[in-house]
Amino acid sequence: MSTATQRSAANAAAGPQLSKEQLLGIYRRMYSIRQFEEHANDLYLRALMPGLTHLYEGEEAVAVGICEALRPDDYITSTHRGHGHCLAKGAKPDRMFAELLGKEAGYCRGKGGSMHIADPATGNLGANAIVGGSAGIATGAAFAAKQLGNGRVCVCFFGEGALGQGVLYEVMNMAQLWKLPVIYTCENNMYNEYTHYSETTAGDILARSVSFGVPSHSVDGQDVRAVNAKASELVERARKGEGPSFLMCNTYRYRGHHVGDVSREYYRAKTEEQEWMTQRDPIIILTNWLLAEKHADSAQLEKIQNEVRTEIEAAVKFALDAPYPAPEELTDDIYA
Ligand SMILES: Cc1ncc(C[n+]2csc(CCOP(=O)(O)OP(=O)(O)O)c2C)c(N)n1
Repeated sequence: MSTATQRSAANAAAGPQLSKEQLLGIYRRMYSIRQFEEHANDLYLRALMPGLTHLYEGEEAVAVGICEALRPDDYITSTHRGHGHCLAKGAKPDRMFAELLGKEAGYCRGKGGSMHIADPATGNLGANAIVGGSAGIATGAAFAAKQLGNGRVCVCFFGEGALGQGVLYEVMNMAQLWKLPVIYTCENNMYNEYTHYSETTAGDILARSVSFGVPSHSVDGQDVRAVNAKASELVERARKGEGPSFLMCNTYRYRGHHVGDVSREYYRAKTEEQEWMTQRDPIIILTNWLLAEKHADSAQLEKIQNEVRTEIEAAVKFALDAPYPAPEELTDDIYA
């Protein structure tokens, strides 16, 4: 095994000491993402949401563990499955739901929808419907940060489906040559579009980035503390000018590829889904640890859950009640 390749799961205990406040904040954000996605699915099922959306349930520990390691002014780039990244970096659920429903109060004035939410105020350079499409944007942002000397880093989120896109390797080559502060974060939920990744991905995934000399790691993406520990280490080295890294987070999406993908047993067994939901759920794993280590008791966690549910329900109502953009704005902000 190459010295640049470290396959062992990050030892969460070796990571930064998270304060009780941080741990409860992490719990709150993971639970918010879960609630947000359940309501997004409900809006789709009630035919209140135009188009469709790709839900992030099951993968919450990845976005939250990584964004907890970032400064507010650090950048992220996201994917077609981007709600979790957006919320974890600090976006507001009411403006996100408004965007999903095509309303003017949305992050893109209702013209982007789920797959194009960007929020520059929180460093979110945007979701991207093109698989692998954000790799160039993330690397460009890291290049700018290096040139400006502002100490920012950029996390480039992508699914393992993007490993087949050539752009990823072009930019990884440049990032390593120029020692850019970018962390290529592969969310390996094992499925591309209706397809197990073993049918699309040859060889050893980590060996690909290692061949550029980029330090490459694999982590249990269901354990938010492990994700945060490894991400903190990689963010720190990027900030110090030591260059890019590659982090593969092993995870699972609970729902179909998108909200309409309900009959999926032809490519994924229900028993497998049940196993992840019951044995490997990131919120249950964190809850059990918080309780066992006495960082929180059930009443505290229940209070957080109630507060989150109230916030998300209010956000849905805000979006449903919000006006659509005026018809004369149809071609405003269109650049193509
Ligand atoms: C360049 C490109 N090719 C194909 C598609 C159609 N497409 C949308 S999502 C997807 C699969 C993505 O899988 P993965 O990257 O593993 O992300 P996941 O959906 O599992 O989160 C495909 C093929 C696309 N959007 N862009």
